[in-house]
Amino acid sequence: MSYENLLSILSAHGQEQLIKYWPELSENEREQLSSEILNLDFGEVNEIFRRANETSKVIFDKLDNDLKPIPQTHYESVPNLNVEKIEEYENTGLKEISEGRVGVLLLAGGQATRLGFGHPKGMYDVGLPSRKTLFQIQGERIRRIQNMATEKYGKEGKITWYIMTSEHTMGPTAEFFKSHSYFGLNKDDIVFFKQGTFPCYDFNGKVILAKKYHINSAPDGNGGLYRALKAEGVLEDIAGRGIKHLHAHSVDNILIKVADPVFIGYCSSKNADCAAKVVSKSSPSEAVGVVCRVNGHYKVVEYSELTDEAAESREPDGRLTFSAGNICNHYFSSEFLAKICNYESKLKLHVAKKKIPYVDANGVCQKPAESNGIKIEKFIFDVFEFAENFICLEVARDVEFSALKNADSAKKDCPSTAREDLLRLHRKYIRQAGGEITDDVDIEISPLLSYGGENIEELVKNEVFTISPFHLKSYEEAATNGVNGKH
Ligand code: UD2
Repeated sequence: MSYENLLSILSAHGQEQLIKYWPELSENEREQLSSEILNLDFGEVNEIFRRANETSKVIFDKLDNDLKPIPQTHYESVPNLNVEKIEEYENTGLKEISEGRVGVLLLAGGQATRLGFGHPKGMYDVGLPSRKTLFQIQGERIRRIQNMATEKYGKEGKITWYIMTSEHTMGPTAEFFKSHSYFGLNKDDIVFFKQGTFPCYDFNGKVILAKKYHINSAPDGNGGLYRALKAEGVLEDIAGRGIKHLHAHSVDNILIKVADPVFIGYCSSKNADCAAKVVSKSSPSEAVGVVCRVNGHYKVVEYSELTDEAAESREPDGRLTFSAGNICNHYFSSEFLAKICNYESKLKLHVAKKKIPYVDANGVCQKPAESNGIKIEKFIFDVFEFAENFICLEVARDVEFSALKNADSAKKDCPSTAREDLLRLHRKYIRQAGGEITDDVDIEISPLLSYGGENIEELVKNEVFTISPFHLKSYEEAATNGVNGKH
């Protein structure tokens, strides 16, 4: 396309800065830039900026009066349920798995900037005795739960693993899975798809160039899921496989119970269309969003939007009124997903001020020291308000949630806390199964052996564990990679 034609498209929308360096570009560079420009609808690009700014103004008005906690009728807490109830939910979930009606939606399109890891976060190894990565741990949990479903119901349990990647994470993620033989899973039951992007803008809505011939863009947030499910044909795949329940979660929770049958069973028994797992907030000031109701609609309200009064408000029994901490762990019925994907364009747009690399007046790429623009994101939980039967399941933090967000220097939500949280939980499982272990012994139980502490009694009862670090392997791993404890 000629310079004149591009200029006419861009100047109609005030974005002509994008071809500022045209005279200096090579033929190939011109081709790249013009194809990037033609791929964008600049009317929409400007509209996105306008809408995002409008929403951010509304969001920063603190909410209070219309805020209500989740009603008890829509809330259950695993730590407060009796064993029979948990088993009932678990059996329902395992049954659904054995019928092939369960899928997992893994959100793995983030850029892991806070962690400072140059690869997709799922490839991170937090230094467990086995040196397994987050992807491997999750893949092996899927294998184990499939086996449990098969053992229980005699039908081959099958879970389809949908992995949302982005422009940056697609190639390396798919390559990593391939080079690790899909962690022993059936390749056909793993579906990679790519989320979309939004351009990055300066504060005046001008799209920023990352290079003289390349537009700066970023993934459209984990709420980009809905657009991607439709655009990438995943909804059809879900329907074609007869999947009814989807468990969606972030890639960075090392304790994630992937395809958790208790959660699936709970949601299925209650006929929920959408649900969230939550953990009880540790203190009023903990920086997590809370799941609650605003004007009768279910929402996640970010901690920055809560007034101190609401954050500190307590029930007569002393519990925080707004205690349902969001952990990016959700359930969707396939029907709800199919419906919501049709009006995903109405989802709220969230704005984050960022330091965005740009091309300076001399044509040199610069990394700014201060925020110079915005990135726009959609959030996965912004569909809660469209649910007709939304429910919540509270789970124990020490059993189900430890997120890897930062580098170790942050001392919080970092590789060492993730590793310690997993090892602490596995010590607890050993003790529950009758083994003896002191707190200074690091033991890791392979997900292929045990999903949530089951199936280890035969190996650990009356045993005293003193070797540290120790990897308690599945029979299959021990047969192929050497005896338990050795790597
Ligand atoms: C998420 C939740 C927050 C809280 C917290 C707990 C959202 C929007 N916020 O915050 O409420 O529950 O987790 O740990 O859910 N991702 C993509 N594509 C993107 C951006 C993110 O796939 O464009 C994935 C990312 O790879 C990760 C997950 O979404 O697996 C969560 O993203 P995050 O780490 O950016 O979200 P965070 O920690 O700010």
